[in-house]
Amino acid sequence: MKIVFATSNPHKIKELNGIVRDFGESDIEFVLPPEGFDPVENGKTFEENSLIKAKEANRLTGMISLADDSGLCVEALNGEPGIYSARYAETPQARIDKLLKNLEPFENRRAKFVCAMTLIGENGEILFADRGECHGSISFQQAGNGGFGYDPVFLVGGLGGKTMAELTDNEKNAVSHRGNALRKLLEFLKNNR
Ligand code: ITT
Repeated sequence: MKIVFATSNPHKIKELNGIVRDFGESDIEFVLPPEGFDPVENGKTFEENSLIKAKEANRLTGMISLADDSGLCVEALNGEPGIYSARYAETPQARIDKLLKNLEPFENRRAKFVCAMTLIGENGEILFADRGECHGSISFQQAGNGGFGYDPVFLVGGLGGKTMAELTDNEKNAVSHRGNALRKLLEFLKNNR
């Protein structure tokens, strides 16, 4: 089954393919949206933005479309950067620096990654919508070179003080918000063929 993955983020595509492979699913092929794919992410929630992206990819291709809207929610910052995670500052490093600075006054460093996934059918109907989460906390210093985004400062709960960026690709996929959301979708597809 060919599915358009409504993203411009190559890291997400790489992770998705790894998660599908680990799940033992060989029948799904993700393809990129065509040139001109530039959805206006003006939703108020991860779910709304995920739907906007999937609908835009479907509008352009007429194909089954999947979207992931994701981000980091920090408890002491009232859930920020949340849906604005990609726009929190200019560059990935500037976003991490801003996050660590804003968290300085707080003792509570609890945080979670969220991923809302939406699958749209050929005729634009919602086939599946659910979210995955990954709970942990924000470190004081960054560590590791894997993953992307906020991974170097996200300590994964229960994994002995490793940041997400210190995990192997497989280890990240096994616990990540994206892995948890996509495995729910893959189960759904398995049961609804
Ligand atoms: P698309 O909208 O094109 O899919 P994007 O990167 O802009 O790409 P989002 O709007 O969903 O995607 O924003 C997600 C941001 O949240 C991303 O740029 C990172 O800053 C952060 N993020 C999401 N998942 C992450 C992960 O697994 N590890 C680290 N940071 C992550």
